[in-house]
Amino acid sequence: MLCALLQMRSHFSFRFFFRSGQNRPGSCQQAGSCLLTVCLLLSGLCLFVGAGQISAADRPNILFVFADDWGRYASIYGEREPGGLNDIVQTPHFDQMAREGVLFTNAFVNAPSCTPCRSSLLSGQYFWRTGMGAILQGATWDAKIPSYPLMLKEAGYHIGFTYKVWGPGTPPNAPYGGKSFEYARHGRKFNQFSQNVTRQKGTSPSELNLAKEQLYDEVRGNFQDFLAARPQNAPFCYWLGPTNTHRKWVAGSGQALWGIDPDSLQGKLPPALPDVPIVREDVADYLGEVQAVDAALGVVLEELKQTGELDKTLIVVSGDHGIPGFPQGKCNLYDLGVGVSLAIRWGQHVPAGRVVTDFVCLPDLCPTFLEAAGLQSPPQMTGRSLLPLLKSDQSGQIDPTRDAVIVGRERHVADTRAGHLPYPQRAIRTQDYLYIRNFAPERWPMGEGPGYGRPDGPFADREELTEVTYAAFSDMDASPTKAWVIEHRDDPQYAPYFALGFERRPEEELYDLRQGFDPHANLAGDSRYAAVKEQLSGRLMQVLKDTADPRVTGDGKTFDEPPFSSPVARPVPAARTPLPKEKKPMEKSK
Ligand SMILES: [Ca+2]
Repeated sequence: MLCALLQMRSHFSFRFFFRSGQNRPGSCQQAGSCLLTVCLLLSGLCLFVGAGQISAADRPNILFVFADDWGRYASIYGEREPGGLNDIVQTPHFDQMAREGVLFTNAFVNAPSCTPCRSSLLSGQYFWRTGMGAILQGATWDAKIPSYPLMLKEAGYHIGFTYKVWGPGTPPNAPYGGKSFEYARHGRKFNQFSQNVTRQKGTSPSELNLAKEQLYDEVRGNFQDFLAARPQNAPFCYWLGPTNTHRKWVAGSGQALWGIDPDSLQGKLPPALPDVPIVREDVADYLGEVQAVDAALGVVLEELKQTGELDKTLIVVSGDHGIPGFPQGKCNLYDLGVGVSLAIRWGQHVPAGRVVTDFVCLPDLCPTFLEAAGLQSPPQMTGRSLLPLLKSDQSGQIDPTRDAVIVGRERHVADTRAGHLPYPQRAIRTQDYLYIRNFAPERWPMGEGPGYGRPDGPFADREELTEVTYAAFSDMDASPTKAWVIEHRDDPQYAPYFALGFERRPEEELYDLRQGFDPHANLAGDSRYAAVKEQLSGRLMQVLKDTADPRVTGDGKTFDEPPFSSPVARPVPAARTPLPKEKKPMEKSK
């Protein structure tokens, strides 16, 4: 049956559908809708081609460390581009891993929102091709969509995960097989790192270290359980998905737990963030959580060393989008929202010490994992394997067709706009330019608030804006920074930051990145850039059409209608646990 289907596939004219390399930004492939239907019929078939290429014994283990809301923050990036937050953050394990493998400087998520990002990564397809996986609140997983963990499982891999894989959505973590593949016997306290360490840390440095070590032990214990359950000689596929970099975290914890002085960030903040003490402290706390993720990475790397598996393991480390609760971060198509860290190491298979500038979109990881395991990607996967880049001995730009990525966004929080509508955007990012198309500029990009799409009236007070995402503009997570920017919206000095975060945006945005990103310099209406804009817009729309994006096919309204715009009950907030500090942490809202 499988052979017959394979033969049948070879008789179709799939050549342009597969790996054409033409006009292919980052991870795009051409796809006609009729061929798409045929391909979907073939989906679910695990096309194992390994027999002639990779023997079972040579198949690598796969370790994927994927931190929630971790943008491009690692000290090794600061060595290349000093002057920003990466001057301050310390990530020795990520840095070492990158030096022993490849560091990617132009890695981007496909969507800056947990669920759609993860839908795209696990399926190897653009998020708009994953059905109800394309949105956050209200997401459901379609079991007919192939995902790499389940394909690897079918091929004999021992699969498992700890913490977050795919969600929020139903069924939880479905593309990874759900609960039965979870290893969390030692707990899930790492996900509230600053809260748990603050509670336990006592007053001395040794007590602080002990409190941290308890959480590292949890990471180690869960991973050891996974390894212990491994059948003899089976390669493994493990996903470590810490969520501590997702809000909420303890105010002041960057300084208290990691010694990150908020004032050291002065002059280093991204241009869309006001450089004031409360924002610097908020960012310092986030960087502390990044350092905790790096420590967890150190734990699993050490475990691989101890078990002799380090060089037999393809190790990938990244994050699901940018910094949360800040203007232009998470839920935005600017680099602050879609740019992420990415380092890959695989023993002798990947020549070490390289920095690669090719544009990579995270759905590319799925076909990378499959190819490394000797499996062929199903044809509907739009991602492109990174193995040619990884196995190369070159640095810089290796593949000239990888000169752009396509990113986008539909619905995040369900009821932040009238009609439960999304904020539809797509963008193309090249080395020199960022072009954004806002399909519904009459809507509010972070959702509505009093006087901004909703009846005029007072905003909630500072505490509520800091704690409760739903208080206003709920596509931006509640945070001290969000509350401060809203409070200062009428202050002439700081009003531009409010505008960058929350005001309506024009249908088109174009930024010239050659002299650095200036968030106030939208050049879409500048006649000197008309040709550039036309070229980028044409290229973007062509990819969307070729990959059957519902936003540009049919009447273009699919994502504005049910079930994509159906109401969703708000998640129940976790109970607050008192802390031995004046400043309380904030619960996770989603
Ligand atoms: Ca996330």
